[in-house]
Amino acid sequence: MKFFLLLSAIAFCWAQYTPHTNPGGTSIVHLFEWRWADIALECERYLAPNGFGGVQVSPPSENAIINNPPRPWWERYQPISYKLCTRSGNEDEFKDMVTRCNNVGVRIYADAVINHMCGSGVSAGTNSTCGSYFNPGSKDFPAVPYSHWDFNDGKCKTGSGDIENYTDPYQVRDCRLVSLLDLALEKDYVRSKIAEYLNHLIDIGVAGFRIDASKHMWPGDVKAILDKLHNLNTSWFPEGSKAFIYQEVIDMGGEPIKGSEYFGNGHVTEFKYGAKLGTVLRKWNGEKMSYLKNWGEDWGFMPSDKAVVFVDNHDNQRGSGAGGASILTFWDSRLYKMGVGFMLAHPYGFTRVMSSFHWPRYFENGKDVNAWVGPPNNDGEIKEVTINPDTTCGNDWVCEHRWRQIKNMVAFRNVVDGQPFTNWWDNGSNQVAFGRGDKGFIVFNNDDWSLFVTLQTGLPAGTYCDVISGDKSDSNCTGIKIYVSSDGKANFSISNSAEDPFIAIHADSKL
Ligand code: AAO
Repeated sequence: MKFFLLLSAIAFCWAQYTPHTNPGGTSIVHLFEWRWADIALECERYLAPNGFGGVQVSPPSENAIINNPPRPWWERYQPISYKLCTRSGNEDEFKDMVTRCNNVGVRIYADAVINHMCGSGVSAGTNSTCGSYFNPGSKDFPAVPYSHWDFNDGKCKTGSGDIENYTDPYQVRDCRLVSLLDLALEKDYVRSKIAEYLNHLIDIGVAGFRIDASKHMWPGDVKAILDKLHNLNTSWFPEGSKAFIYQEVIDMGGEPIKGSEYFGNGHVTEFKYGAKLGTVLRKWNGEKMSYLKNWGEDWGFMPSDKAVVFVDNHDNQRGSGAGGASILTFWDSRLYKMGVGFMLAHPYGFTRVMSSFHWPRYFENGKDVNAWVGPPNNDGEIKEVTINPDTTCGNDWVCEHRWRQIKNMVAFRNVVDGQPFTNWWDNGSNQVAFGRGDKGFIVFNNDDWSLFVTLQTGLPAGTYCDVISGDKSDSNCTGIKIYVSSDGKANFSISNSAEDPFIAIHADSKL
């Protein structure tokens, strides 16, 4: 019996459901469009020391260069080949990043674009990030190589060849997503080429993959590819470890395709999470924070152990994908920090923090006409992420993950990892609080009046530093101090006009 338990524990640890982050690294950050050289530095100088578990990197595969509009961020979702050669860097730089991040205990997850190649309307030629020739008209990608045999068009039944109706699962899987040439994933040849690409990344040392556009692939085809994958590189991972898989499926509940169809392959993105949290914090549709008492599966979300959660992602922060006006982003920084703080304090899901770049957001008829704008660049070359004396980023990189409130909540999540959700309190409106066992406690005031309350924190007696208004450094606290008495209770006061109307304390912020 003991042996069986041990075996099943090992099997669980080695399966594709484990992110392989080090203990004390429970969140990952999406360093959207960063150069590999900057990510390597960030792992060493910031992510490892601050308890980040890993990084989701932008697609590393060669892509079409789009000039109209000029170098949009989304060109990276139009692969030309599986050469590791993009605006973020070449193969050597990718390897250097993976090695250096792994060496300091920070994992790399690659965004894998395997559903399709470039758009059907892109001109043939060598205008690609590694100069590989391609011809979308004849469906020729000799650098893989793929030819017209390797695409789905014969199977698609729509007039345009594109997905026209999301209520038809056949269209969604067999037709082109926004005209992107759809690979025939039932073919063993195509599966093998994709597996070869992913195995190349695994051998270099990545810990897993975000599988882009998973909704547009049959779950069985994804599985057939995953079955061909190598185990992770034993320089950093235990023998027999499998890549962590999280599949991008937008399931808001209104379409026949369900995220749950993909659970057999790994985790799935939970897009309802950010949309709902935004609605609650904005107090739209009569929502209030007190309703968050049963946040999680009771809200119609997938099981926590399958969910990858985030407040915003690179699509919906600019109104695409499952974008909706409720999504909180760095543009609404005060509410955004509360949203990310809530996510990181709450036990539900595997958490991903977004790290963005600025763009000249400009709305015309409710639509952001600059949503296409690519990363900070000089004539197309991505700019370095510079670091200001106050630790924030320069060159138009937003670096939400370096905001004190967010950085400190990443640490909070590490400290409370495995602790139960406890000591919920609310005022029936938008003042709420909860704890994580005897390790952490957080209080929010999103009402239009101040909060003064004595609450049971569940924490041992002592003086704690609020990690939202400041930092603990040695035995000092640059923020508010909270005094927990021997019965576990503490007084909290949060003005509704506070810069950040929430307070968080945890075992490691005890003075
Ligand atoms: C670009 C151009 C296109 C051009 C194409 C080819 O913009 O005009 O035709 O090149 O030349 C990114 C960009 C695309 C870009 C593409 C390739 O976002 O604009 O196209 O690169 O360069 C669907 C997919 C989902 C996808 C999302 C954007 O299901 O997989 O669209 N996300 C990923 C990436 C994304 C990337 C791709 C996939 C492609 O994260 O960055 O595209 O590799 C409904 C469906 C969703 C669907 C959305 C949007 O959502 O449910 O599945 O997402 O529609 O079409 C409410 C509903 C929600 C609904 C939503 C929007 O929220 O609750 O269900 O409204 O209507």
